[in-house]
Amino acid sequence: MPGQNLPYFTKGIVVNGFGRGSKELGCPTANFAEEIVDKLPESFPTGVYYGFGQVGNGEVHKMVMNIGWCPYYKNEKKSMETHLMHKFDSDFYGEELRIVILGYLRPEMQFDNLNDLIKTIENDINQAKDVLDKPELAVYKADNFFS
Ligand code: ADP
Ligand code: RBF
Ligand code: MG
Repeated sequence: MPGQNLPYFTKGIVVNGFGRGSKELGCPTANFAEEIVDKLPESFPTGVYYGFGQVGNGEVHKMVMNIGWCPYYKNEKKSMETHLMHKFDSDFYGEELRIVILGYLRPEMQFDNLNDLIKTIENDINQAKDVLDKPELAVYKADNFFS
């Protein structure tokens, strides 16, 4: 059950991802270092999630993330990639990213073309923006975990 591990708090260093230019797709994703991925409980289902995230001791932003192998790209390594809903002035590789995962949106899917993947991610972002406005989730944004 996707809900059983949530809320899930974790933090780690942002590393280089697969270099596929998700940025050019309009959706940069900050990839966590391998040891953060290895720390996920065995029972943590792969898929698309929403929550809040913070780079260094900056502001806490809404986020969506993908956990898994990206069937569209058939990655050999499991990854945790976070897209923060904020326009940053510069990249933040090497910085610490803290996240709290609050909810599950859907399983990872296969697509026939890149455009369908992009459209689906846009839809995930819009859905996440809405749910994360729920007053009962504000407590997580204000959690002591964030510095
Ligand atoms: P990579 O394949 O190296 O992960 P991406 O194209 O996914 O490259 O870009 C990710 C990088 O973009 C992040 O590591 C971060 O430094 C930067 N970045 C800029 N804005 C954002 C954002 N809103 N959310 C996530 N990462 C961002
Ligand atoms: N990759 C997939 O193969 N299938 C998916 O369903 C999928 N959903 C995603 C949803 C979100 C919100 C994000 C941020 C990424 C998703 N990805 C998915 C990962 C995407 O393929 C990845 O960000 C790019 O390959 C860049 O590494
Ligand atoms: Mg990335």
